[in-house]
Amino acid sequence: MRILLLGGDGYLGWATAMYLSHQGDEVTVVYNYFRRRACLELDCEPLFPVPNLHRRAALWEAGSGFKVKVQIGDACDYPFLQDIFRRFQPEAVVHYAEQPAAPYSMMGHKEAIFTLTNNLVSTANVIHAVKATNLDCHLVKLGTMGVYGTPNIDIEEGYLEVEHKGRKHTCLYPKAPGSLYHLTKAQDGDMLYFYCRIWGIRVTDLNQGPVYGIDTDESRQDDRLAPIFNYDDIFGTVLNRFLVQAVAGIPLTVYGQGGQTRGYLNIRDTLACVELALRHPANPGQYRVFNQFAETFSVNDLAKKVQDAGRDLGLEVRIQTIPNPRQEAEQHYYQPVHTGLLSLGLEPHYLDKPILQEMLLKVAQSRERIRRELIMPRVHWEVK
Ligand code: USQ
Repeated sequence: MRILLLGGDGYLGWATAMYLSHQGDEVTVVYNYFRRRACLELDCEPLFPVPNLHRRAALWEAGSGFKVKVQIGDACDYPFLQDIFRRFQPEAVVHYAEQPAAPYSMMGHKEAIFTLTNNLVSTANVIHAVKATNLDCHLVKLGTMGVYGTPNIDIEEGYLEVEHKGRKHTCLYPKAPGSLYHLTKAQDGDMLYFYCRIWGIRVTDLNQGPVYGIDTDESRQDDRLAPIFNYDDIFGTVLNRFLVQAVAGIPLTVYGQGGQTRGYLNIRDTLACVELALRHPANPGQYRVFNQFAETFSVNDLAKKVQDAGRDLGLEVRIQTIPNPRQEAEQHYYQPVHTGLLSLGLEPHYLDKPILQEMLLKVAQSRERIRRELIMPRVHWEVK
């Protein structure tokens, strides 16, 4: 399949590009270096050094024989994007080119406007490029479980059947995102649903939970192919952060009561889910939503698991409750349905002790690169 992957250098983007090219797909990646620039500006480089995207593609090709074509540019630049669509004629496009960090989106006006503009304009551009070149091109967009918030009822996959005053209707599941970043994912979903109805485009929205993991089968060939792995307070996600904290002897930073429950998945499962979505495309006019995660944990559950896995490796892992910099429910009901991808054949990895210990050992190899000052949260949601 000819696949255009937007956001091809990020934590998931590069891993997905290698994985799909390994499956025999023809992959072109597009990247604007946002994440790397933001890390430079905020002085929060990833744990492992990562060569630039052209170098990564060359290393991958030299080691594996599989090619990933690289185009440097911005999905918000419509003439650039349209030109790539015209030249490459993708049968599917994977849209990862959104600003992915909740704390970044809540830093201030500049970051808020960037997140809004980047995430919504890139999505609008992709939709228009699909219409202009090939309406049949399947658009797979990375969404987030965070669009639903934490409602006191079960979370369905995208839609909710409602009975109201004796009549029934199926509508998009109500959204209550907890950061501006998450809000943009709710808004882009609405936009995609709109164009599915109006122009008949075919879309899969993958509402993903927080991802953990350090490497994939493909990146294991060469450490320089590893995903960009952030552990700082802005771009690091909770379990990846806890692994680094455990190795550095920093007490695990549980925000608030730690009852915040989310659906987690291994980075390998992200790749499998995206592939399943691509191989089983949505129908023309269909806005299809999958909830993409393997299992749910509270922050306290994760901290205890890391503590337990670390103990056997001789790490004394302490857990610390710190004031929550975010505004979110710290004790809540959480029961999301996630049967769609399982029914397509997903066989998830589960977070067990061997997986945690393998990740801890890998982090420990770069122990001297850990910067303790990147751990404590700097971005607060509330108005002070
Ligand atoms: N948390 C802590 N301690 C930490 C870091 C986070 O207790 O040191 C808590 C947060 O308050 C939150 C939970 O852990 O309740 C998850 O936080 P996170 O930073 O791992 O994830 P989040 O900001 O929600 O965003 C991440 C990705 C985002 C993706 C989302 C899926 O950055 O791109 O969409 O996970 S979800 O969380 O389901 O919305």
